[in-house]
Amino acid sequence: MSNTERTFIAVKPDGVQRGIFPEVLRRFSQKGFKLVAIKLTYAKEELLKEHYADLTSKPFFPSLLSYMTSGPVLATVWEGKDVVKQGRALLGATNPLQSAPGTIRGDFALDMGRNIIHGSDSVENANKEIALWFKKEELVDYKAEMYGWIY
Ligand code: FUP
Repeated sequence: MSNTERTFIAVKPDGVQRGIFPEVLRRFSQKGFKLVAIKLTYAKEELLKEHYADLTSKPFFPSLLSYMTSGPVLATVWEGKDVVKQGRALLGATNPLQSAPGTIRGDFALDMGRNIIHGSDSVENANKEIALWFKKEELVDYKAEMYGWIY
């Protein structure tokens, strides 16, 4: 059993501007995950082209780019058991019309093009995204657990 799986979670500009980011931090923390990196940053176009490499040819890509550069993004890395899949479950479906109430998008988003949060969809992509958004020294190594209840 490995509890060192990591995922990349980014609160998009609307989630930052609307003040939803503390709720995201609260939900991930209280689920039992350990925060290992966090920064508020303006995403550069070149970075977003790599981050969304599979979407660059899509018709919605230009509007995705302007949305993602419309304000700062809160970039975070979380660690813990099954955090990639669990993180996607906490986020809810990509399209807020399909995201269940109780999920972050289900509770706070209405539009696909304004879905307030990103979460890695596989362990492989998580590792790529973490390396893309963070320098190694920005990932903080510490023990979160005192009695073994959290990872
Ligand atoms: P997700 O993995 O949930 O972030 O979803 P995708 O990678 O498929 O899409 C990335 C972002 O592109 C979504 F968050 C919203 C945007 N998008 C659209 O605006 N229109 C679409 O048809 C699909 C995605």
